[in-house]
Amino acid sequence: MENYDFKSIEQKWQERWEKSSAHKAKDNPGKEKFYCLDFFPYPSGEGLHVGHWRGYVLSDIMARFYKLHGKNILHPMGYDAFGLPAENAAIKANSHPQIFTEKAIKRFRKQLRQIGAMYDWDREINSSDPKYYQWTQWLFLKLYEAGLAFRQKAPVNWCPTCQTVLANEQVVAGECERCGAKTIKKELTQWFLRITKYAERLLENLNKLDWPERTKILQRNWIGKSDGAIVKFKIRMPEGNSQFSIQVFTTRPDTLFGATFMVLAPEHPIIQQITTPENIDAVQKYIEKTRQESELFRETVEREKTGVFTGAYAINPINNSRIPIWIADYVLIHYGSGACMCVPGHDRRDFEFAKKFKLPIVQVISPDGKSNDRILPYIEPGVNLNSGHYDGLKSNDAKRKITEDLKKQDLADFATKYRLRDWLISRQRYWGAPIPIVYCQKHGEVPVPEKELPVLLPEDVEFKPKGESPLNQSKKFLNTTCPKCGGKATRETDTMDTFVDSSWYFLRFTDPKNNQEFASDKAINAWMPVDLYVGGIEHATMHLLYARFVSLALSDFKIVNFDKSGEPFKKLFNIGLIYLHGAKMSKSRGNVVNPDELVSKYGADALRGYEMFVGPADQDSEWQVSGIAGIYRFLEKIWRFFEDFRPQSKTSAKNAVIINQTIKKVTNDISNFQLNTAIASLMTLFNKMNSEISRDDAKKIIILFSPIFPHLAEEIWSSFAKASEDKQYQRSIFSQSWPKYERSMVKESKINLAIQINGKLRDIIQVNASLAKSEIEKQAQTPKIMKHLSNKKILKTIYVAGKIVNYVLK
Ligand code: ANZ
Repeated sequence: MENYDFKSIEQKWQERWEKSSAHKAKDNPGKEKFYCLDFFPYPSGEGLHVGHWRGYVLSDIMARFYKLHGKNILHPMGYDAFGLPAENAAIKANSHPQIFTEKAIKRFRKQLRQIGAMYDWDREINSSDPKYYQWTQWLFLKLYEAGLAFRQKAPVNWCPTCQTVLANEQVVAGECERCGAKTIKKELTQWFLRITKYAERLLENLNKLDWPERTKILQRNWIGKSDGAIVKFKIRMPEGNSQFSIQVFTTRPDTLFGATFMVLAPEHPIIQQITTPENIDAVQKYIEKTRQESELFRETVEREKTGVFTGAYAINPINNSRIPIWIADYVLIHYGSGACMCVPGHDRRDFEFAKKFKLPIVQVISPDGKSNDRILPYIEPGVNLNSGHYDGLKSNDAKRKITEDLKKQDLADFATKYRLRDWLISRQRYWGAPIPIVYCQKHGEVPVPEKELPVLLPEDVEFKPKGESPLNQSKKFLNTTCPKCGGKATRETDTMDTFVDSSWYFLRFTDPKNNQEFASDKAINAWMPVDLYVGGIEHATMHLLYARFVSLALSDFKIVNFDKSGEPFKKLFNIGLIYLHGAKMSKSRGNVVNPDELVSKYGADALRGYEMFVGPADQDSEWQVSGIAGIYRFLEKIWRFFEDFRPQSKTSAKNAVIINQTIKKVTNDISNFQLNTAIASLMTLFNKMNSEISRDDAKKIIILFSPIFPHLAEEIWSSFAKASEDKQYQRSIFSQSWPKYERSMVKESKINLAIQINGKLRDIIQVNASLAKSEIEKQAQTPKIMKHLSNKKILKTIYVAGKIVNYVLK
């Protein structure tokens, strides 16, 4: 008997797949397509660890599973290769980022091939390749033409160590995400993309996407829509009325009678005009101090409140009371109007501020309309009190009425605000796509004509950061001529945020070699949208929002029209993280497990299996060092089973039942991304069945495990060729069809399921006992239940297996 020689088996099949172009994706309008995409990786110098493998294995299993369902597969791979780490590594090693990047890509490619994934390597892309970034620049020009790319002076987060501007998201707790240095604010003219124009659509469309709820919530919060009102406060200086007024944005106009002071953001332009002479010094000092603070710090709720009085007062339009105007860092200049009416009775931050600076606190809302100052700050809705003729109204009604009444006097209006900001894309760094703009003395800012793209990165620069873009040092790059008049001009020297590169790469994969267009209509229409996108939750906001924005914009420009919504990712799956010894696996924590060693000891199939068996794919899971050995033994068992296999004319009745049950279970599980239980069912199958099996049933079993263990499956499949005349065994197993189970063999047991809302029984339904949790939760949303759920926010869904679904509402 031969041993399970995974090394030669895996090598043999990987070579065969490659030689026969088995994974080449061809447009085939006759077949239903399945575009299966991984978040394309940043090729770091460290290579892949087993945590990275997890998503790649899952997506490959899905691609193979749907191939066996007769779909036409596109499963590409590429590299998000521009960016700071390559540049920093090059500075350290005194080499060039391109050299670093090429080396890293080589290593990645080798590691990625080991997975045995059905990547179509002919479509590989690299975002730092001029053939790619030419189209990133082209995308910029399209956005520019449409007024969606613009330059503006703005305070930016500045990292004094990396000497560059950082996006808000790259500042973590006031520190640079990359190097940990404290960041500061600086005013610079920067390039932005106008993503805020798409805020409402980005929000609306979320409802239609088949994405994890958790990710949708993160995007909703990031976009941060608030309905409320703009209220106008006149200003009263100590010497009398002034011509100035200040607008505030509030989500709670119902609390207007409780507004006892106003706070301005330290950057508010009116401060200079209203601050009284005796307060100027203190105000100036305070403004200076805030300049050192990061936005995230300023938004932190749990910290001692600070602030300073301007000496000026505002008139509350609802009751003409005079309220002091303060300045404090917890009010942000870029939200609302940078000014806030403060209601300490009903807002936590205002409450702390009032306590600290001994400002009056007035209760204007309570649960029953009766005063009770022990509950302050009371932030829930309720019934109005101390609110003139609005007393006794439900606060939600008062909100509308007060706004309407002030609107009649031109003192307020309904307003909606979003937290989302425009996307700052300029970087004063070398290793990125140059922004294709030139500055002419006569014509100002002029876009580089499309036919002159790409604007190539110059090579004659030193990219050690000096506070300005390294591209400034290359005179050859810098000095150019104006495309309009041919006169002297200089080039923009900032490069683009790498998130611009990754905002459209999924389109390039449909037509990666096209040098006439960024991708042809035909190719885009053949493959878009992405049917399954697999990646970590860390991309919930930035990448996934930017990519949606770009796709919607291109759709509006009629450059793409693959579907009405323009949404690029139909289904998203967030793969859970791998932990080791209780901490997220990462090189910096020193707890990485190297997949290369495991592949050489146990094989790629065993590693693929363990990556899935380690826990539910959407949940974080702890890596057990010995876990892979168990999967390896299972593969040996499969190997031996088929080594000894002699087909019977008929499968025994007992075997038939378990085979059909397993087909059903594995089909369901893989469809629902429950790979750990799919593998467990396969293990049970091999434990329970004996060798009394027909060739036909054996065939079904091999196909059943082939998406997870493709090398082993191909090998066993081809071994059937020796014993059978049938030509099918000479072809790849992935040209077969997924097996169907016989209904008569699979009895469904039904269970009664109680559906509760906040612990109260609201409905009972009958469901199949074997259904997956996600499917049960879907079925639990009966019309009766939906009536209770409409317009309510579900905080949590609790599922007690086989018994209860309980919706916890706000
Ligand atoms: C009065 C009030 C009373 C408020 C109350 C809240 C509760 P969201 O919900 O996140 O949109 N605000 C307005 N502009 C601000 C700024 N630039 N920086 C910091 N805070 C600002 O937040 C809107 C609320 O945040 C607004 O409603 C305002 O405070 C404050 F019982 O107005 B509110």
